[in-house]
Parts: sequence; C-alpha cells; structure tokens
Amino acid sequence: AKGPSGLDKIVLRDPRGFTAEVRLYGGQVTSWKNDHRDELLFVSNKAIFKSPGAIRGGIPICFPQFGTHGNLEKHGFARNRLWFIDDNPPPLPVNTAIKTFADLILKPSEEDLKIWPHSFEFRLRVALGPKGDLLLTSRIRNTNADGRPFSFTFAYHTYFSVSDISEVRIEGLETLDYFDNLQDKKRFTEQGDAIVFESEVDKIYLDAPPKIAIIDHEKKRTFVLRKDGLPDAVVWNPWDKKSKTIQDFGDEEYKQMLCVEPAAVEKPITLKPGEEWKGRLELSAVPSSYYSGQ
Ligand code: TA6
Repeated sequence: AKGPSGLDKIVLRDPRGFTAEVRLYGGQVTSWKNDHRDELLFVSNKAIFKSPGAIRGGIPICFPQFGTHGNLEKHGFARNRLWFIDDNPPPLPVNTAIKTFADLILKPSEEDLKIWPHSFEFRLRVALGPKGDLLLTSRIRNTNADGRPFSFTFAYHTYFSVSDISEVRIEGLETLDYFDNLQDKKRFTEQGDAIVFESEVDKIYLDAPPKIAIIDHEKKRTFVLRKDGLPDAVVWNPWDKKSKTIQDFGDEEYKQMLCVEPAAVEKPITLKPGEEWKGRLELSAVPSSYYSGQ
C-alpha cells in the first residue's frame, strides 16, 4: 500500500541507533527498535500490510470509533486507510530535544463521508525522543463547514513485544474500575495487586493514571507508557482459544504480545467546528533495574 509519493513507509533514525517505522497504510507504527536492534513492538508473522484489513501489530489507530462502541466498522476506519505525508509540517516547539519526526495526515474521502458524515483533519506526529522514546501525538480537528459538532472514541491499540506473557505484569491499573468485554461489557472493580496474565483478558480500565508500566521479568525490561488526553486504558491478550479464530495471528503468538492501549472510550470526545483535540502517547523501554516504580 503506497502513497502518491511511491513510499509505503517512513523510517525514523536517531543518532544513537533507535529507529521507528510508520506506514502510510493506517498511519501505523509497525516497528520501534532500541540501540541493540531489539524490536520492542509486536507484529504478527501473519500480518497483512494492505487493504482491506488492518495490520496485526504495532500501533493501529482506532478512530473515529473504538471497538464496537458505535455503529461503524470495528475500531473505525483510520486503521485501514492510506494516510499521506505532510512534506511541510508545522515546526517543533523551540526548546525541544526531538530531532527526528514525521507528520502523517488523514482526511475523509467522499466514501468515508458516507460512512461518517464529518469533515476532519487528523495529524499524527511520530517522533523519537532524546532517549529513544517513541512519541505519538494525534491532533484531530473538526473541519465541518456547516457548524456541526462531532463526537468520537479513540485508542492507540499498542501491541508490545514481550518474552512470555506469563512472566509479565502491569502496574498502574490495580484498584481501577473496568468494563469487561468478556462479560457483556459489565463494570467491575479490579481487586488484585499488579495485573498478571493466565487467561484471555479484554478490559477497558477507566480513568487510568497518566503513567502505566509493563514489567517483563524474563527480559528484565520495563515499558513505561505516559499518556495525555486519553483517560482510559484497554488491556488485551486473546490467549490460546481466541488466537485460533484470528486469521492474521499465529496460534502461539499470544505468548509474545500484550496490548495496552491508551484510549478515550467511556466518555467520547466532542469537537465543535474549528476545535482541535490532542492525544499523546510516550513510550520508553528501560532495563527493569532502572525502573523504580515511581
Ligand atoms: O482492544 C481490544 C479489542 O477491542 C479486542 O476486543 C480484540 O478483538 C482486539 O481489539 C482486536 O481487534 P481486531 O479488530 O484488530 O481484531
């Protein structure tokens, strides 16, 4: 799936060897590697990188609808559209340490307007931070000419690469309320300590804190997620049975992945014409010994 420029992806490189790759198809980050060339995001061996489906892995963008919370196709249409590169993006703030970034834009086609009758401009900035952090900023603007507001739900459906799902725990979500997709989207309160995995999980944690950690004991690696503008956090692992029903996903791959997805689901975002919403995600991967938990 190539854009008009003939490109299918942009590769960002920082001087210390971190890299990130973002595809025009879906505006989707499909690789983020540290200075040892370790892949930090999960992408399925069965992933298909072209229309009509979404790419199984990396960071699909769910917009203008998360999941089945509305009557659009599941997770909205942004993840299976061709975005374009902004060759002349607005500059970075003056005193930022970021040097490497790319801006992708999605605007609705005539066909999209039939599905979701709202004019918008979605600008996704993907950047590598000074320590190799992966920074995603989404700016969504209502460009309706006739004064109509619109509402949407959203998620960065992030697939992390982990050594073994049984050796992983999440910190930051304990004691929160969540909707459980496996139990008719009913509301519960998390009772345990840190979140660990021994069966299928599909939950939307509500009003999650701005910082969440994924601790991979076997790899001795901790992912730190920082989010802004995105109150909720979805956690998903399909486990063995569900995996077999997903065509573009290997039967055993659930062991090597975990989705933790900063999102705005419970309370949709509403924008009046001319208004803009901003949702940010910052990811860093650090040796667990550096992570103090604070
Ligand atoms: O974010 C979790 C979820 O909504 C799950 O319900 C699960 O189905 C997953 O997303 C993947 O959805 P997809 O449409 O990409 O197969």
